[in-house]
Amino acid sequence: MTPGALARAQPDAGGRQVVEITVRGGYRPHVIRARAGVPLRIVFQRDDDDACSERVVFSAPRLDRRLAPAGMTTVDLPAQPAGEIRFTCGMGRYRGRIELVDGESRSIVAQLSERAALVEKPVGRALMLWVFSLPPVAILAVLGLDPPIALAAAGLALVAWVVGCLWAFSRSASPG
Ligand SMILES: [Cu+2]
Repeated sequence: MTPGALARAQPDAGGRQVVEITVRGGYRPHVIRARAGVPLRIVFQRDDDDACSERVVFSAPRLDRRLAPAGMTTVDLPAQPAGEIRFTCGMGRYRGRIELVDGESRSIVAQLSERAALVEKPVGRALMLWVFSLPPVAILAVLGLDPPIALAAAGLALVAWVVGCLWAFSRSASPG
């Protein structure tokens, strides 16, 4: 495959995924990888006046769109199941395809890093609370110099940490 033949649709702020395709003697990129179940916006940038650049036809959902003579034409596809969508010019000479893959088939590393991004903030807060609760616990334990008191202090610290965790998580769950 030539460089630039494959592109991955990128998420946008509106909960869609977006990809740009240049139309000049063919589609570039002509293979688009996108997520299933997420609306896809395709922005065609028509760059020649070949008759093949006038129309684009999609296999499923069945769509037939005329491309603006010069400049951009936006085609919005609603969320689709995993699979393949083919698109061609009016007579099938220009060809492209969209590969729709499930979120589950993403790499494990990508999934883990997404999950890590979700918990990073509350865990960071909980860790801060725990660190700040350590000095008073240490002082208590040293002052006590008594196994039962030290144990009680440790227990108290554990409870404080759990409460801190719950507090941090509930704060991060609420908007703002
Ligand atoms: Cu054609």
